[in-house]
Amino acid sequence: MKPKRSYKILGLGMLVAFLFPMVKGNLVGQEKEYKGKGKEIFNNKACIACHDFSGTDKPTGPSLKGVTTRVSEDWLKKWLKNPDEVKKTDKYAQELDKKFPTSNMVNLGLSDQEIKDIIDYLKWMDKAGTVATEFKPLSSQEFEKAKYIYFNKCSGCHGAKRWGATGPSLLPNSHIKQAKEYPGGGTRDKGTEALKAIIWNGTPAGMPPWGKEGMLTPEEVDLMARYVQMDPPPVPKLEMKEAKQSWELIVKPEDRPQSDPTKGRFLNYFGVILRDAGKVAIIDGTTKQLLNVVDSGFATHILRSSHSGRYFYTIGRDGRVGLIDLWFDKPKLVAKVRTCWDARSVDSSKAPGYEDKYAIVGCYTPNQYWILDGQTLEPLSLKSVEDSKDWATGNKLPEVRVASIVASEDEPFWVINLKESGWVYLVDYRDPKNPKETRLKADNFLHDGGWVKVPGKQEKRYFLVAANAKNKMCIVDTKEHKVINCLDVGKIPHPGRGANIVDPQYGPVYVTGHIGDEKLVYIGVDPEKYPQYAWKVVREIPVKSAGNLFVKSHPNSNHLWFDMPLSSKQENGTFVNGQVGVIDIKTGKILKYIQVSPKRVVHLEYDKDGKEVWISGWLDNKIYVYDDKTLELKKVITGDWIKTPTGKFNVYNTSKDIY
Ligand code: DHE
Repeated sequence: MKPKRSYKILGLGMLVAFLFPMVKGNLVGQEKEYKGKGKEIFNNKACIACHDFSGTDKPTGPSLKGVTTRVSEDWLKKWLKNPDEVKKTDKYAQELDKKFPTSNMVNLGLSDQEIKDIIDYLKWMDKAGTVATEFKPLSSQEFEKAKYIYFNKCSGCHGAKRWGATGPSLLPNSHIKQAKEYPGGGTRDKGTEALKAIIWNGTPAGMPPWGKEGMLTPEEVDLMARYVQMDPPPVPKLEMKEAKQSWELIVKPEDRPQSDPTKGRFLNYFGVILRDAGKVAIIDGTTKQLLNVVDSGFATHILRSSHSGRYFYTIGRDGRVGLIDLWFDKPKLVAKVRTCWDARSVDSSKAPGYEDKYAIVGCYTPNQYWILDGQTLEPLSLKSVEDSKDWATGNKLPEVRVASIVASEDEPFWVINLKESGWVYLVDYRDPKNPKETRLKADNFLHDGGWVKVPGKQEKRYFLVAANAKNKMCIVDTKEHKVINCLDVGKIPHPGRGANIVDPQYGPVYVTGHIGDEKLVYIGVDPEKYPQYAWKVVREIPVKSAGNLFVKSHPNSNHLWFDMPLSSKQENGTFVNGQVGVIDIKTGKILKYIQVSPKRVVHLEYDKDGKEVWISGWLDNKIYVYDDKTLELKKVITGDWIKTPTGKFNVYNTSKDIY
């Protein structure tokens, strides 16, 4: 069945609708409020994330104003049932795909009744015209509460100043002009009701279903929908004086064990982040016994090991750094300091002569990084990156956050990645109170990444980092101090630290997955032995989920594991949670999808010898241990101390950058 009108006529219709926005269709003979089930389904299935009824198309999808008059009911039914099928033959559907290339309509797994209800709602809306929602500003008390929630749950993706980054800008209308280089914005236009539906249900683009999964209450969802329609508050400074005041040396270095009582056993310990508890569990990877649960601060994000492996550095969304000493019988926190309001990255000095000596913390807010004493966490120096202008245009940016950091093992510098501005700095720490920066241009929205490891070579020379909102992976040559290239990969690459494996055809490759694309990508990384493949995408492996966050392998394994925490797509078009996938490195084929849990699972980590893979049951509070050879479940670690486990870090693998 063909649509009733062509797209051009549709455009004209929209113009008319745009010129007369206040004409409320005809509500004569129609209820003022929609009473059917269609609206709830429309919101719950996140249709509202991509479509509105304003009469103006958004980059995410066409406005649905007038949809029931421009296409037939039969066409709508088929479209909602199975868009991929319609797209095969129908020209109008193909035009839509071209017009909205970054957000094609997906199969929502709707029942016939749900489709009927949605069409009923669309018809009602076409009669009612646009019904504006009223905006209710927050009281100052509500504003403070919402600010706290935003900071903890939203600012990572949308930015502390709400200009957007991995997620769209959330600035109100008054800022739209300024924010024109940033997609999104215009929250006042979207209105409370649409924003509430998006926050509650999440979106296919990767926004989590905050309400539906119980991470925000209905009242909090309402609060946030109103908060993002107000001007963002200013970000206060956090400088040396405040950091020094917050610094606590709990156990002095001379009062700590002077030799390793575990006789090397600690190298197979795991640090497991208990995200919502603000704690880290230290588990003996050999016995699977819990050794201690250490307070680390709100929503701890990652752990990094010192060069020797003795110390874990923790960093959390509250910008607190912790130092855990694993040589105590019960590993304990020996120092802590607060250097940022919000942070994601920390690392230790690893160059010869500097092992375990210093640490670096990258802040999301304020836009700065710190060098700390590696044994005590005493703040030594602070450097702002606010002046880092856009690498391409030279324009000043509203926000420049420090994203991933890695430590060179060959020379005394850290590689730090500036998210918004797209610069990579090599920070030389020989004089830690006055670090020197070598600045390299890469691409905007630098996020996570890892070292390239070529078997048989000690050297860690190349570092790959995702320019995630640019859909690229950038290759940094830390020896020659240059960015070789930024390669197109898939939509929103998310390597975590990535995985280094040897492909039978292409030699050593580095692997990344994607948040927005259903594929893993292999990049050739050995310019000496395989120059024809170096710094090229050599293999793409289709996987059944966009929404992969982490990949992991180990030099002793033939497997590459990947998670799918943002749910995986089944053959019938519906989505499930709790699965991971395993690839046979020798064939480049998927060996198996494993249903680990009925609920969301995240992040994978090998034990020291590469024989086990640990997976976090984020929402069922369990840690699943799989045998890497048989792919069978070996053990489930449980206990009332496990709360929202996320990242897991094996001491040996983390200190040696094995992934
Ligand atoms: Fe992460 C790594 C930022 C959401 C778990 N995360 C990183 C890194 C950055 C980052 C910059 C790299 C650090 C490094 O190597 O120095 N993460 C962000 C965000 O900005 C984002 C998108 C939103 C936010 O508000 O934080 C985000 N991250 C998440 C999650 O939702 C995860 C799954 C759970 C959580 O803690 O909230 C999560 N991120 C992790 C983990 C790593 C990580 C486990 C380390 C992976 C590794 O193997 O090293």
